[in-house]
Amino acid sequence: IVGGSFIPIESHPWVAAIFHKRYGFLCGGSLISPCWVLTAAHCFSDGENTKIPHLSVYLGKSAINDTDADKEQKFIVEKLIIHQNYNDSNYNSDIALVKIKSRNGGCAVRSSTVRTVCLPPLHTQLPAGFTCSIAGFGKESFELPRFSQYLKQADVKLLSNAECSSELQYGNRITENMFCAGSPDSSTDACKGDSGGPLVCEASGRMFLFGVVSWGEGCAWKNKPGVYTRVTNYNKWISAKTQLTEYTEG
Ligand code: 4AZ
Repeated sequence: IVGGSFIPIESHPWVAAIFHKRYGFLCGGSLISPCWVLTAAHCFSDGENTKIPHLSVYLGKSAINDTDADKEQKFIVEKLIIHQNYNDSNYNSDIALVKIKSRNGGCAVRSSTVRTVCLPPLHTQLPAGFTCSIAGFGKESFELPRFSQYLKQADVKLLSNAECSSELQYGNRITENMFCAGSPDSSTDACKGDSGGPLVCEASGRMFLFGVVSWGEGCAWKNKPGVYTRVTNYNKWISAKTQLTEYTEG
């Protein structure tokens, strides 16, 4: 996250940290129900990362390299579902579901550091200019070599797809399954390592997961806002996959 501030996990307790046993921190995610984390498909597009036994998921974590056993919960991956329409060349449908399982076979347990986030109702639209919040362990600037050691949060404003599809911004690279968000002075943005993590917006006193950090040119660059997967286009996919898979394969 570029700009914004360091936060304890308690202020975004749905944030998940996905690790690869060999490569370390991989991506963010959001806990949408006790057994399911929503993240970005492109986190797993490198063939190696798709090897489920090499992945672990942490909830309740405020620092990448510190362990606070009282606050965090660790999981293995029971199932990884990459959206069937995910397109690795333009990042359309950049969305994936991770089914988590603890060593004793359970799922996430609600606490001050671990909580699910609400999914917005089908096709809910917020107006351009609406302020939302992004969170993650991604880089604090494009130039830095490392991820942030500690969890950060930043405010960003939603852009209309018309604005984000202007030639100055991303032209025809923005599909209807994406939306853009940034700050008018380009002081805040997601960056490498924030992928898969949440963009949440407050509506009627609750936080809803509207976006999954997906891509962007650089980080906090002028006229290059962050691009997010439009979660409200995937309500049916999410409910089908998270319910169906309890009983059948695929
Ligand atoms: C990345 O590489 C990445 N500025 C994520 C978000 C953005 C850029 C890059 C948005 O994971």
